[in-house]
Amino acid sequence: MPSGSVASEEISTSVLLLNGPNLNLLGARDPKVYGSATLKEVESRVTELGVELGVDVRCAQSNSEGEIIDLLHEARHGMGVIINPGAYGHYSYAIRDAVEALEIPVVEVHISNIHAREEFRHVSVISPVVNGFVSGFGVLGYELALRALVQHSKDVLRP
Ligand code: CA2
Repeated sequence: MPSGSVASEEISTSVLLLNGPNLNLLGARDPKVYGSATLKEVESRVTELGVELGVDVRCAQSNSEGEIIDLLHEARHGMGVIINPGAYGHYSYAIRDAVEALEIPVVEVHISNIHAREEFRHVSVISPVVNGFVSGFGVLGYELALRALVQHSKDVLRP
């Protein structure tokens, strides 16, 4: 195979949609900040969009830092990752290192605009090591992230 080309069987279409701590509570309270959709509804929408775009979306949520890191490691052969790291995004260097170690595109999503909230939320230690960042568009941000990830992957493979 010529250098720089990729055999079609090597191209994965698997995208991990990974939600961090407390996001299992979506729809249960704080609708003014996080909207009224449940996590299950969000996952269904993104999975359906994946079918439309020709990618296989795998969904996971964890409240545990170590489990999030394991899920990131397991995603390394996939097409990409969409991660809402929740509050871990503000301080977890361990999750940042796991994201940085991935050689596939990663998009960070926050439902709320973290820069318009309390000062401790203004920093994301994950942002410097992701390909793109969506924040403040509510749960629509997950769909925007999937569209961006798929288009970005096509652009990278067929410049
Ligand atoms: O805006 C986001 O997506 C956040 O990542 C959400 C995190 C927060 O700590 C980040 O600063 C920004 C919190 C998720 C909590 O989710 C809940 C949802 C509904 C009800 C209660 C909590």
